[in-house]
Amino acid sequence: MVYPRFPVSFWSFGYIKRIGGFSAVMPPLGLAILAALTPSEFDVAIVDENIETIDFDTECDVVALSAMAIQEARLFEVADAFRRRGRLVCMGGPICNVLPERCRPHCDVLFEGEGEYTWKQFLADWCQGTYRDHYVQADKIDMRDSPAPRVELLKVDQYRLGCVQTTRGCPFKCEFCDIIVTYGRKVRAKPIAHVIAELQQWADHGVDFVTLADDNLVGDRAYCRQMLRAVADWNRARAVPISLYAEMSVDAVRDPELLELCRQANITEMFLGVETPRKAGLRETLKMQNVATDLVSAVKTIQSYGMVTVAGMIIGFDSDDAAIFEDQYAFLQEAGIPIVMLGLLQAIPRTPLYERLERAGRLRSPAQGNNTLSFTNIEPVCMRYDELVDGYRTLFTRLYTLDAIRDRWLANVDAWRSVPGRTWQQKPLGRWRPFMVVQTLLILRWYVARPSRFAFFCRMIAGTFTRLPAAVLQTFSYLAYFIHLREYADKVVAREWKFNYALDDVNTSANRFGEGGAINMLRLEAQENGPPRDSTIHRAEIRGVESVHERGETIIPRSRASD
Ligand code: B12
Ligand code: SF4
Repeated sequence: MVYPRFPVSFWSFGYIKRIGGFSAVMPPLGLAILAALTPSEFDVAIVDENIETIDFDTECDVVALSAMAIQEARLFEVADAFRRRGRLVCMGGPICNVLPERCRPHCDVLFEGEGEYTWKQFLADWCQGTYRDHYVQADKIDMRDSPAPRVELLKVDQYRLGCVQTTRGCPFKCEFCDIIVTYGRKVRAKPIAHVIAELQQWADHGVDFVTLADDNLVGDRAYCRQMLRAVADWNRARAVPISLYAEMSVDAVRDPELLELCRQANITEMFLGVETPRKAGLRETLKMQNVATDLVSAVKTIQSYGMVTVAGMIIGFDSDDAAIFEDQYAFLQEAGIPIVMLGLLQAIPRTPLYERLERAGRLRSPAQGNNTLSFTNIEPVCMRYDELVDGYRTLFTRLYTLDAIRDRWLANVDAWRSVPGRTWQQKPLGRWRPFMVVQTLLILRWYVARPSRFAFFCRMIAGTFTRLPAAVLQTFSYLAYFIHLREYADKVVAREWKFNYALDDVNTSANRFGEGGAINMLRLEAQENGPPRDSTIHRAEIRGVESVHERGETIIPRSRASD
């Protein structure tokens, strides 16, 4: 079972892997579950290309590939390489759930939807020699039939986080959302005993930070309360509680008991689907649960339960005009949300948004898998496309200037002051171990490299100390994350506008966006501008980019914005 390499993305934390001491953020949970579904007469191995190289000549009968759309380019390369060697290639996962027609030419057996039943069916068919080339899971599976992942097949110490999915599905109906297309609006929950057993499994493997990989933790509030109570009891009994990261809809703010349970379970970081501060945008996208909520005070209330808040924000709704950039910035700074995944609205095939825009003839090009780049496949209404993309890029980099990060982080720390009995156990840098000394030095090295960074560092530490001395370690750990986000803003979002713009009307599956993207950009520029003044440098640039991509890093060697 193979998980292809990711390009650098907002969530890849690609710029701080060395500092963090991990090779990838999270393991491929889908493959670890498929491994558990595979009968014992099969030998199974999981190869995650984000942490190891693939041996394409390995002896095997079946290759199972899983990927998100952002892995598309590499997924197809890997699939083609195995097929050239005569292997039977199966393909499934989020990309196949929304873009099956793009995947079809690159695999022998295509899977759509959840894999719990279809994978078992395929293996039985394969043993009989009667397998089909396409399996579709139309009805939703019963979560009792989703086994615990085979964690022992993963190189657990190479990941920053473990991963437990307690529910699938979400009751809401946001127009752009592909989750409800794949998993449905009825929330299906895993038995709580299974959730605890899976947490225990990760803890037994030494993992101290686990994602609850639900799209909306609070989709079924009654279940969520019970589950969190059980997790809190389990965590309290541990010498060192594990920390949890989760995602939920903002309407949870109306349920103080539930928020208190999040705190007791030791959820230390919460992703919130906020999207936009403008009611018009929320209404238009059918995110009605946010319309009736005062979003700034909701965020502050959630923070007061001791959580670092992360927000998903979107630019590019039909009602967004040029003032949206300032509105978003003002909102995010006021709410004090330190980590902002700011994306351009994209229409993902099979979503209601896609269908609406297709009918209206407003799709400019195929969708692509990274939602935090200056690219969208939608023709905007209240702005020109280039205004939208340029404004997005400017806002993103503005949000990740050091001053803006500092203000948001300290506002979040401010909100923690009201947390009683907070244990501050979360250690985003990882387990206490000798390597932490190296990590600390690496973080310091980045910050002392420039006076502006050093000033930021001192203000973050001093600001935390004056607000809540117990949170200084927490701040120090997040200083590592901010290196990645700062670098991503500076080196990817700020730089790739021209490439994305050129990409805009070409087929993204032909135009390798992932690792090849940067190379293509240089080639495109070369075609547009004629031969570069110093072609030796230009070729070296291309070679340089190729070689960093081979190492799984990126990016375009250009002048840097000043910090
Ligand atoms: C946890 C998570 C992450 C983690 C990492 C996960 C990882 N393994 O690397 C983090 C936070 C790092 C992350 C990052 C990103 N993520 Co994410 N993530 C999730 C989340 C919430 C849970 C993933 C999970 O574990 N699911 C549980 C497993 C069991 O589900 P599964 O993998 O889909 O597998 C099932 C089926 O798909 C199928 N299946 C899967 N593979 C195969 C293979 C075969 C052969 C078969 C038969 C079946 C099969 O069977 C499995 C069991 O039913 C999902 C949403 C979701 N509900 O899945 C989004 C999701 C996968 N992420 C998404 C996105 C867009 C991203 C980012 C690009 C965001 C960004 N801009 O940076 C990045 C890219 C990652 C990177 N490293 O660069 C999208 C992908 C959309 C798409 N269609 O491709 C999702 C679906 C959320 C969404 N709707 O927006 N993500
Ligand atoms: S709340 Fe989140 S998961 Fe639920 S439909 Fe909206 S975007 Fe999708």
